[in-house]
Formats: sequence, structure tokens, C-alpha cells
Amino acid sequence: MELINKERLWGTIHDLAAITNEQQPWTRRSFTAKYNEGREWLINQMREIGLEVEVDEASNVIGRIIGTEPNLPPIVIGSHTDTVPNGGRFDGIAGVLVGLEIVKSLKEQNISIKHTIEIVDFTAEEPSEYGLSTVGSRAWSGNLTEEMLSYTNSDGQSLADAISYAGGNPKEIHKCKKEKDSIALYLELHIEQGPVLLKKNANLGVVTGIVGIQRYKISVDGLPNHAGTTPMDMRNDALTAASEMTLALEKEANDRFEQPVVGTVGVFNNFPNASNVVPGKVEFAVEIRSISEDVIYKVANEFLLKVKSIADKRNVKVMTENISRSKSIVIRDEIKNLLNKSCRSITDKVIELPSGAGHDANQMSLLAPVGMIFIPCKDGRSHCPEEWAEKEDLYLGAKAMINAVLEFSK
Ligand code: HGY
Ligand code: MN
Ligand code: MN
Repeated sequence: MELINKERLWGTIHDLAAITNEQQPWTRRSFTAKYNEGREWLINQMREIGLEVEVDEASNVIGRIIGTEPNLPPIVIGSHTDTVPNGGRFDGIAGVLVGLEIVKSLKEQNISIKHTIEIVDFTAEEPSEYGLSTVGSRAWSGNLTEEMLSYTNSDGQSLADAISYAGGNPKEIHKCKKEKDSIALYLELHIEQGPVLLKKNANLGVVTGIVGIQRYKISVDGLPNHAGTTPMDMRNDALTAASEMTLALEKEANDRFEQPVVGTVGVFNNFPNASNVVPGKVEFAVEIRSISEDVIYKVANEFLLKVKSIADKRNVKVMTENISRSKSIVIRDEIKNLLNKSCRSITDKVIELPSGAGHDANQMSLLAPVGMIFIPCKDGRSHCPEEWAEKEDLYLGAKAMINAVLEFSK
């Protein structure tokens, strides 16, 4: 009997995708009722196949199958089931459901391995309404600080409240911090979310490294005023100042560096946001990413200097808040070798590539050896309703993953 049931795996993708915010395609934002509903579905799936299910203090959902040598540290297969707004059906979800399919296949064929396997849906991998991403895996790595738990959403609710709503216990969050080497291996399958696999006509990608991400929240305070009676040379316009800062980021990120770098402003909130009021305040989110730590520092520092000089020139106040900083990681050779071997046991169209997207693997690399397998996604696109992966590619990825688990644990 084949390991990995292609149709069953594909069915779970669409069963979970159907649990979405009706007004927005494929949206299950972290800390919402829809998100909790999707996790209830996942927990039922885990229970149906007899996994031990745990929701930890950070509200991570964990399904566990005990190995024949229970004293060995577990193999963790994880990703996330939360989405960006108007997101897709595969980002994160594919990784969790491939993990579920792996344990389903092992159990139905009575294959037991030495290591305990934990399938984990990490809470809020995507930047949440509280500004922070990889919340659940940060709790495991010890990078979820009291200050972060006090971050608030636009309604003033704290991240700690949100974690409670998702089933966690923020007061005891220190209990889910893992000791280094308490996990034998962390594996994550993910759609590439970019065009490289397609361009190189590859079925599978072995990830060589993952970018670091620096995130800021920037508040620009000008002076709200009447749009009709305030002459242009007497304005303290927060929006034009924030716009010049945004273009300064773009210019910085377009400069030539030893490694590629990207800079994005994805959130831009204007107050009071009325057509006849000179904008008084703008809050915007900035993220800078590169595989090179040094390039991130260079671009970030140059950008912050530009922000200050633009604020002075335009006579507005600016406050920059460092929201988070995940470090870039390099995948260990022995893990790349393991994944190259397992991928090549399935197909010869395998390439190595870095990840421009951040993942829970960034945090998990502080605890254990980590490895990622990428599958192609249609037109290389993600974080949009058009995000799509082919059933066959998902199947090949799942087979490569289960082969890597069996090889590692033999
Ligand atoms: O934003 C990212 O890199 C990931 O998709 N969360
Ligand atoms: Mn994402
Ligand atoms: Mn993701």
C-alpha cells in the first residue's frame, strides 16, 4: 500500500480551506472565530486517528504519536493554519496537513518509528493584528517577551488576551519554552511563494536558508487642518511625509548590496482619513528582509536616518517602534543532504534555493536542526486568493517528507 494517500491529502486541503471568512476569500486570520473553527476541525482530524492532542500555553495545537523509544526527543513537523487577509489555501496549511497525512499513513500501515512525531499548527505565523508574527514558535524559542504580550490591536485588546481567546494561557507561557536540543528535528513543507521552482522546472526545492526580517511600526504626527483654507507652505501633512519615507525605503532597498534585500510598507493607516482634512497622523508598518544580517542592518539604519531627516524637513514628529527582528538562518549541510536524498528518491527535478519568506522554522532553528521542502505554486504567487499548488506536487512533497522522517529515524 502506498505511503501518502494523494486524494485524502488533497481533500483535507479543501476541507480546511472551506472554513474561511465568507466575505473574504481564503481568510482565517489568527485569533478570530474562524481560526478557532479551523483548529477545531484540525483537532478532530488528529483525534480521529488517535493522536494525543494538546493545546499549549501559547495556544499552539500539537498532535503527538509516541515513538518506540519515547525518551528520544521528538521529530516536529509544523507550519501554520492562519492566513493573511484575502490569503490562499496553501501557505502554511499545506505544511500542517502534509504532517497530518504522514502520521495517518504511518498509523494505517502500522509503521512505528523510534522518534515521537509531533504535528504542530503554530499560532499566528503571519503578522497578526497585534503586529507580531510567528507568535507560537516564538513561545517555544523563548522569543515571546512580556512586552510583546502587551502589544495591542486597533481595539486596544492585548496579544495576551488574544492568546487566551485561542485557547492558550499567557500567564503560564514560559511553560512552553523548549530547551535547546529537546527536539531532534524540525521539518516544514511549504509552497515556495515565489517563481524559482517554476522557472527551473523543478518539482521540489530543498531550502538552503531563510531570510531575516526586521519589522517597525512608524507613527508620523503632523497637524490635522482644513484642506481648503490651509496654504501649502503652512501644512504639517503627516501623509505626504509618510509617503516620502515610504519612497525612501524603496530607494534604499533598490541599492546594490552583496545580497538581495527587499523593503515593504504593507500597512498604511491615515487619520482622520477624510478628503477635506490635511492628514494629521499616519501609522505605517515597515519590513526589511535579506538572507544577510549585515545588509538588513545597513538598509535599516540608513532608512531610519532618512525618516528623521524627512520629519525634520517637513516639520512633523515621527516615532519608530522596533516590533520584531527574526534572524536569517542557514540550513545545516546534514539536513540539506537528508532532504536532497529524500526528494531525489521521489523525483530527479530537485533544486536548492533560499527562502524569501519567513517561517516558523526561523524560530525553531534556535532549538533544533531544521529543514524545509518547497513545492511550486502557480505563477509563483502567494498571499492572494489566486494562490494555488498542484495535487501532484503536494503529493511528491509529502512523499519526500515521509521518506526524510523514515530515513532520519531509522
Ligand atoms: O511573510 C512571510 O514571509 C510569511 O509568509 N509569513
Ligand atoms: Mn505567509
Ligand atoms: Mn507561511
